Amino acid sequence: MSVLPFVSDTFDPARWREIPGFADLQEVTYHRGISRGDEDGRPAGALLPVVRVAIDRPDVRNAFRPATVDELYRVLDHARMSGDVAAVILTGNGPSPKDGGYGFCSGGDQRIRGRSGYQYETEGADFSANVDAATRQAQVDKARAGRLHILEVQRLIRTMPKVVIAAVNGWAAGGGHSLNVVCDLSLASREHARFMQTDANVGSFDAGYGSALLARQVGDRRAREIFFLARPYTAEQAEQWGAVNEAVPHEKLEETALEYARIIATKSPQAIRMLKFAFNLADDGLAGQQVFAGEATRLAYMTDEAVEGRDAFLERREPDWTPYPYYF
Ligand code: S0N
Repeated sequence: MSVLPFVSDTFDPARWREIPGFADLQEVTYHRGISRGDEDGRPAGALLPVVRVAIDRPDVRNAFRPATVDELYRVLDHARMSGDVAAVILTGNGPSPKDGGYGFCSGGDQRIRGRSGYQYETEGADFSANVDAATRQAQVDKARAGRLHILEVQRLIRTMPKVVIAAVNGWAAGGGHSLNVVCDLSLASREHARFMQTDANVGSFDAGYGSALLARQVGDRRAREIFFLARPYTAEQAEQWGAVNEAVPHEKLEETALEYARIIATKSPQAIRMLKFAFNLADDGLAGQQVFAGEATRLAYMTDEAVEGRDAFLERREPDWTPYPYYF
């Protein structure tokens, strides 16, 4: 078996393998869990029904730029469509080789934020600290208009029929704070996870899931405090306030996330996705109803009654509904 390159001090290479077809990733890493041999009857080396998705820009606390978001979307969508994956762990690689700092995600990369959103860089652009703002702007690809496509990732996390678990290994700031909010479950490194909603510091605002769902999780007053004051808070505070499920020792972060995922994978897949969509429904309005209803329709298609409707059409006859009661 090939030796995996170092990606994070929370990453146990014995627990993961690379996923074929994703060797070209530059901004994120994508791994599939493998069994130690004592897990739910799976032999050692067997695939676990869990994937690990991590932003891989530790030098900037895992800030995302458009290319990062494109890759995030691509791997999350692959996870969504993988029939043998029950749960996704979302985390950040690190610590930074430059200064040893930890980032889960520090939100949108402010160096490439333009007037209409986040912009793609041209090939070989230099965005290092030596480059001034005007030169940086001259290096963005004007043919590819800016947009806030992290919101598409948020919607994918929210609507995929699997549980997404944030493993917050370091700073969750700005749009990274919102990514934690939108995940179904969250674990935080007691030593290194730190939270700060900096949007208002930099003239940006997540007026969607990032604020509304936060208020659901921690209460309205606390959510307003977190956004209006933009003060940092710790893993322990996040746990007390309900912004994360558990604060755990740093070295146990991914092991605990895997344990959560493993337990989820012992449950009925249908029950888990119906529950996820049920939790979302009221807050997501008609879009939430549509996701829930899609599952309801899929289940209805499995009934004899629905089969009778289809067959009657194909056989050019009137459907016979008499075996199907109006009340159960
Ligand atoms: C995360 C913080 C608190 C970490 O502080 P620390 O540990 O002291 O490290 P630093 O020395 O500050 O950082 C290390 C290096 O990383 C660079 N860096 C960090 N964050 C970013 C970033 N977001 N963009 C670009 N670079 C970043 C530092 O510059 C430093 O580099 P060097 O070593 O070269 O100096 C601290 O870093 C911090 O506060 N970061 C900024 C957090 C922030 O304000 N993020 C942006 C907030 N806004 C969004 O994320 C918008 C999200 C979005 O897309 C959106 C979503 C929904 C609706 C609307 C929007 C919208 O855009 O409006």
